[in-house]
Amino acid sequence: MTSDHAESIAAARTAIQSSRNPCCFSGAGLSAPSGVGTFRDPGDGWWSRHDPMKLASPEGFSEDPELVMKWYAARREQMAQARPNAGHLALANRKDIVQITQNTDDLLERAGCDRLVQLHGDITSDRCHGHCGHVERVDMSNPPLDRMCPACGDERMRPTVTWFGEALPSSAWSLAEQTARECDLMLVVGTSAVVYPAAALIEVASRSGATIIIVNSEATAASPLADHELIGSAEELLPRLLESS
Ligand code: BJW
Repeated sequence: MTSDHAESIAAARTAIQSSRNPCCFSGAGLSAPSGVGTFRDPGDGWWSRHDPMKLASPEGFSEDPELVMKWYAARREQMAQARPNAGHLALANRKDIVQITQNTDDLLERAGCDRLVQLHGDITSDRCHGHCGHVERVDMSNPPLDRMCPACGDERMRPTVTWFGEALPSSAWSLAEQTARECDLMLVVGTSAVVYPAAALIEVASRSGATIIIVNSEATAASPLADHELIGSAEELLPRLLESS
């Protein structure tokens, strides 16, 4: 680690310590050190091996529900093996930080976060793809495959997540937008910041005058908005940024 890096961490720590209303906006890079796959990392990101529109859109699901549910089963089994890492735990220990996440896993919750806003839903349950409203918690170690809704029998069951072309859960979105508008500091962790409207929250916070601190293993679309940018692993950097010395 260079002394520049140590100085950047010290400057970001000072900003966090003087913040009165901090929030965190996270993505797949936060859970990557726990063994949960990211989407856009070259080589091992899901989207470098699969077409996102076939796996994460209503059109893809209608075309091949068996393929989509097999992909979710593989991800769920991966998540069932995962444990919260030092990054999740460092965030969870800071009860003053509202956690806005694009992640659908439950690792922040399992780390002990209670102020959690999940923008893209929750992979630990399935819901009816129709309008009957039936929701079921799934066994992540033995995840279900393609099946019809047991309540209405008319439509298939699908993960309770947000696919491309679908609206984000409205209460989560309203709370996230308000949090971004009112925060004085936003920690942006492990996201490529290319998926909208979620990524717009960084712009909202920046426009409202909040300090933006990015923790990511590479520069991202949000880099131009950063007041402090720390390039490295969330698992290593978050404890150094957040824990009292
Ligand atoms: C590390 C690390 C380590 C690795 N430490 N860092 C404006 C312009 C263009 C397009 C649009 C637009 N507005 C809307 C759109 C369309 C679309 C969109 O954004 N498309 C773009 C991608 C082109 N958006 C939508 O369709 C959204 N819906 C919508 O707009 O609805 C409109 C509507 C309104 C009213 C009625 C109806 C419709 C929905 C988006 C849904 C996204 N869904 C997914 C999959 C489902 C969830 C699931 O199964 O889990 O959500 S896609 C995928 O991307 C997933 C993620 O939550 C999301 C974000 O990805 P994330 O977290 O940033 O991961 P990566 O892999 O991209 O990045 C990881 C980063 O971490 C990398 O930088 C690594 O380097 C880094 N990293 N290890 C630190 N250890």
